[in-house]
Amino acid sequence: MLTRRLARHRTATLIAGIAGIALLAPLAVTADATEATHGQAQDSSGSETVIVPGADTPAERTRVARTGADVLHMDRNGLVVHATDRQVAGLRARGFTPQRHQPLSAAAPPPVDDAYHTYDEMTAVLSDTAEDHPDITELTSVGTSYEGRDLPLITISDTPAQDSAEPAEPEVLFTCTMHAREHLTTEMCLRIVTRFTSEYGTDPEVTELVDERTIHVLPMVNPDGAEYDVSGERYKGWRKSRMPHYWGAVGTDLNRNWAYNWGCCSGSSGYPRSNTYRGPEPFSDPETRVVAEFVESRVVDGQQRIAAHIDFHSYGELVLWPFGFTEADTPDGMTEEEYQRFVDVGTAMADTNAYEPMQSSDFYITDGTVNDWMWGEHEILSFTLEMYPSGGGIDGFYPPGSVIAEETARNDAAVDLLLREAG
Ligand code: 0X9
Ligand code: ZN
Repeated sequence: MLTRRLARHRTATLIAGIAGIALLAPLAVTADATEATHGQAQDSSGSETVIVPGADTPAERTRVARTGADVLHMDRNGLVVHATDRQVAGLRARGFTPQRHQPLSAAAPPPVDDAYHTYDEMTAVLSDTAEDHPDITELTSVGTSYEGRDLPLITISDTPAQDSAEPAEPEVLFTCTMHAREHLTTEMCLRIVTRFTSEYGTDPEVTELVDERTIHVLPMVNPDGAEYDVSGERYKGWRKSRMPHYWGAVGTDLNRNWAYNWGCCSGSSGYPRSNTYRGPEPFSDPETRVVAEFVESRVVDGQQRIAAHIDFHSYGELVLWPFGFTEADTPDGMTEEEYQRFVDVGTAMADTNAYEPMQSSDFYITDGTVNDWMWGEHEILSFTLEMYPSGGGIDGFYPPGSVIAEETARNDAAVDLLLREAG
């Protein structure tokens, strides 16, 4: 199974290479003791984009990642990473030959683009929507961030006051912007909100789904990080939360902080300066904790009402499913049948948006991720969608506002498909 998928993936990468485009995601890094002595840049400053030829297998990519370098994606010349001088030296010490990369655009992140919604603009959209569609929406907050911002949740249903529907409706959760710099995903969640409210009663598909499902949307899981990222003239390339740690380090990787096999498998870092720092303990950060508490609150009469979930990220154009903590397809906690359902639904979604489907560990290992927790603890059919673009340097996180409409609409069919699958 694994071999077949990898073979398929290599073929796709090869084709992409020939076409001169990149396919793989900006999947983040694992880290080993190198970081303890050398530390790691907390944002894009002090790092340069380098290309590492020859990292063709998951094992080799894991060795690259363990220098603490930020793995951005794979292109035809090799693995594109963001590395400090120390990490470049670490790569050489491991026998790699890192080369300076000449990106198409400037290496520095671009100026902040006001086509994207800020935190306040996002909350205003939700308030307006709730006001305009009181019969099919409920606007709440699942809790507050480290810096005290609400994490607003909008629920869309013909019976939005939860638990009033008889029989219970299958519920589906969409989460966005767990990683600060992935602003296109906030736009994705807002599109879901706008589409399922403004087209209710006119679009038959939308109407049926709102009537028969309960749709929960959390557009900004990491508001502190997202606001920090847009607080200057240029973006900061920020990924993590804003919780302070020792050594003056700031930020936890919220997608390594979930309490399922947390920190088990070198798929996250124990060093607070790392971009994939898992935090001092599972759910150390309020953002992951309050989202988890919301999910736990949907266990009604011993049954988890949420059947399916998408966590939107960028970038890479990928559909990813659990587990991330192991290369095995069916370890404890996943039967053959369940795995096949992930493959089937993931592949069906990818057929609608032309993303590449795979198990998340097919690139390399990640532990403490939201998908592993959602499935491992709650048996929620949980996917990561890595949005546009498929390749690029640091600027891959910051596509121009002109692509928002097209690249969010591109996922309409995948969203509808998952809503139907939740039945
Ligand atoms: O590394 C991540 O957290 C995600 N990629 S990103 O470039 N947006 O940071 C991928 C998470 C994939 N999901 C699992 N590994 N379970
Ligand atoms: Zn991400």
